[in-house]
Amino acid sequence: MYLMRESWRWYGPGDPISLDWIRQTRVTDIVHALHHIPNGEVWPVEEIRARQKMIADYGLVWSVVESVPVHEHIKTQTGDFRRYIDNYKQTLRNLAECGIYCVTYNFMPVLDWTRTDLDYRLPDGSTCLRFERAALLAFDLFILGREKAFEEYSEADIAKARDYYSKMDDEQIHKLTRTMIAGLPGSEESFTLEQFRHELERYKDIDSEKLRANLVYFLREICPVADEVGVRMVIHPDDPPFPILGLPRILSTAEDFRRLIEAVPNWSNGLCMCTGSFGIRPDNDLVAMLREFGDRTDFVHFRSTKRDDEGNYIEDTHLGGDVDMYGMMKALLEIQQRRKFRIFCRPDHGHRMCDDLSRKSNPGYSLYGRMRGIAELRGLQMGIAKSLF
Ligand code: CS2
Ligand code: MN
Repeated sequence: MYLMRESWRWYGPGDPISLDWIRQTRVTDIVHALHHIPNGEVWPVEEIRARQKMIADYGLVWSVVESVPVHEHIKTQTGDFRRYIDNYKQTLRNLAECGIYCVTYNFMPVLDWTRTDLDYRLPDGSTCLRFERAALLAFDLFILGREKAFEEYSEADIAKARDYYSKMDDEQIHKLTRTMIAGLPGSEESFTLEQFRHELERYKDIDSEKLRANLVYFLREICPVADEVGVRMVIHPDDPPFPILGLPRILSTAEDFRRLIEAVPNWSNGLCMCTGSFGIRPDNDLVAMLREFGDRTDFVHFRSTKRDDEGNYIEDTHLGGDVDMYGMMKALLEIQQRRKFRIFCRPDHGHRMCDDLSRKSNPGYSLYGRMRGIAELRGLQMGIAKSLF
């Protein structure tokens, strides 16, 4: 019987959730990145080794990189993008030399994941991340003031957003702006409103087909190197998996990933199955995706979202919400039994609860919320595995 390997994302020495605590969750593996290296530069072997040692001192193993960030110039194919691609290849070689073979990345323009509320209070007093459509529209139309947005939304939507905006005070406007663009963990960027407008401007001629072509170009460059050194590149889906702020999207559905592997069939072209991101769309059948792409899925983010009929959603408990976590776990375990490569999984975000509420941590990356998640998932995994295999 083969189980997936349980991992935990650690942000480095500044992370308020220390390695000392992480080992008490009884995960075996660490998901990590060298956040101090500027985006686009090579990760030197010595620096990777130093981090590996720091992690090994706690009996843990750094197995997955999340992420080696893809420079904006690569996504837009401007400026120094060729040099950044060469650097990326060298980073992959260096990681493989250190024995790290799973690398997560995303190809989301400008922003990594986007929410409108990082501390939404649930009835039990804990808090979660939330996406509220009217807030996003209010930001887009009236705070950012993106002209084209007025053509993209319906009259009814614009009226709703205007109403939402008219009820906001300065503090709420400031808070929403920060939440939207001030940089979330995982994203390497942080902007002022002016800088952000400038960043969006760089995508004005890039539609999803062009962005997809740039991704395919990038993969055709790096995958031969990744194949050679045995590194699997696992792409993280768009979060949320639909266009926002007029920006193009390329990895929101099964069809998107299908097209990607048709264009770049290399072994190293893999998928990070983030159940919380794909699961936001009711038309995504996550279990079917695993059956189709299981052999390329080396890394799983477990998270569940609960949507309503208005385009809003909250991040629910790991076994609650709209995602069929039992079905996912069962499908993953079936895949794991027949595969040579170990699948790594981690609780993606967690609620803020108990002592989390008085501790500062990266949004989504609380201690108890994630610990509750991994404990529930561990039980589910063990229960299914023991009854089936
Ligand atoms: C993560 C992403 O916190 C999260 O939701 O799943 O930030 C993820 O690290 C990146 O998109 C991967 O490149
Ligand atoms: Mn994720």
